[in-house]
Amino acid sequence: MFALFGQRKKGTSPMSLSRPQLIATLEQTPSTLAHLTSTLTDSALDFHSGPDEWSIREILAHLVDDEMFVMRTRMERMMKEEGPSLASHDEKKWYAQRNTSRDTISELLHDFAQQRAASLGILTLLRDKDWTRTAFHPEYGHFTAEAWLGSWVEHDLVHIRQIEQARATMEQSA
Ligand code: NI
Repeated sequence: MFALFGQRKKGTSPMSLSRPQLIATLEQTPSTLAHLTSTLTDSALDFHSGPDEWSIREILAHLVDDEMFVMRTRMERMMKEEGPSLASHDEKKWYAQRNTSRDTISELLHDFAQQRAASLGILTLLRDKDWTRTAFHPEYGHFTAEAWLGSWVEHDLVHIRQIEQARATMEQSA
């Protein structure tokens, strides 16, 4: 889910955060997710608040897989290649074919923390000139590594809000 990407001007960051603040936000997400989900029961993790809404377990699995195969992969390609053309990520296809073999809450939170740490290992090494590197995406057009960092943070925040809303819906219907 990249709902906010197209609504922001290219090169601007969400909430006007500085690059170190954006990276610090990414660092906080594993503990935020653990705080929101680690004590939920399996039935709460598998609750769908609407016919087209992902469960909290599925949102966490999406965050793990996106971290490995979308967010960090795109940043790596921007650093390695000159203006790479990035492939679209088909979430319906991902949902239908996703690997469900590590779907317990402890595995999901562990795997996300591991993948996020790997991403931060790269992000914290980048130099100023690296952040101006660009890529092209068929839906988003041309954007810089710095803009991608902003989208990365927005993507975290969208899904954290989605989990908070799912929890609120469950509490209302309980
Ligand atoms: Ni998403």
